[in-house]
Amino acid sequence: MTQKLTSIIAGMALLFGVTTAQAAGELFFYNWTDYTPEDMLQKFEKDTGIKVTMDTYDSNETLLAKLKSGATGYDLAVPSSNFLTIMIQEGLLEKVDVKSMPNYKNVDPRFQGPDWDPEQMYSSPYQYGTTSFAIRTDVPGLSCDSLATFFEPEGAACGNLSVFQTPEEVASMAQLYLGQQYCQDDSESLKAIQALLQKQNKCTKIYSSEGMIDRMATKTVTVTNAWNGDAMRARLEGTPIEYCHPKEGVVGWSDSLVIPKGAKNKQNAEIFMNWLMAPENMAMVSNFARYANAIPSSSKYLEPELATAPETNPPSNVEVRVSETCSPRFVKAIDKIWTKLRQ
Ligand code: N2P
Repeated sequence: MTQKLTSIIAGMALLFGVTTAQAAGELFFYNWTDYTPEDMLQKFEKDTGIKVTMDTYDSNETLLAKLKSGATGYDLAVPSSNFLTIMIQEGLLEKVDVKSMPNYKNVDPRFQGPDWDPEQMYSSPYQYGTTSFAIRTDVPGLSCDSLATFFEPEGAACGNLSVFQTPEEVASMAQLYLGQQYCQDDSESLKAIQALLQKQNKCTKIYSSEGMIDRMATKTVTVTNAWNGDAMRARLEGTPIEYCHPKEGVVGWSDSLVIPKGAKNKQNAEIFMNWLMAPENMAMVSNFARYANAIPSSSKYLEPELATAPETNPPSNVEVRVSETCSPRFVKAIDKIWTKLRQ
């Protein structure tokens, strides 16, 4: 009770812009691997007195399964928009009055009331970016031109490939390559996806959505599934790597903060949401993870190379097709295909 009251008072202080008040309490944060800067969490703890404990996950599928399993112990999570919609539909999220938070005014109008949360009743923005593949540029014969390099690698690339453990994202890439629409769930289309993923499987060294930066640095693989921010980090760390914008297109996504149903520290999660919509705080996230964010005024705190990086600026002739929420039939079918693939 005392703890709750303290955090409510501190919450009010923050909502009214008083940042010196020290709130008590904790926050259990569940976020993607390699997506959260340690110094940002430390600053949050210093600004608010709220202690953050973080766990990570490797895919939207893992997050969804965790939320569905009930009491997770987490107060904040970061789904991509197409999974956020499922979480809302399935009643897995707490309602939050994001629009009334003082820092909401900093959000890019294009991200206010977005398609996946039109009333802004469940989520506040985190980062957005793309999913594609990347190649080692010091290996002859690898090309960014087509998704063929990723799905049907030839020569030395076969056997030196890593693929994300994110079934729906990989399926979306397969649909771009096969000329299908996202979520197209007729039997023929699903069979074509399955055949392609099985073919790719023969050349795949590892399935994982974690550790891509290291695997490319050590040349454990030479072609990898990649998110644009991780690929940029790898490049800045000195790995000869190119993030590919193939002619078939890349998958676009946007991730948001949400509060899982039953969160014990909901008030603290709301404080975090508001705190992160302050430009200097959000900039810390983008400066670390290297993705774009929805707080335009953060740009004055961003490292300049973010604005011009090839990873963040797809060429105008390449489609960025934003992922969609697919039918339960499609989700089930992909799950089945994936399970078979990984047996
Ligand atoms: C970075 C995680 C990117 C999140 N490792 C993709 N939605």
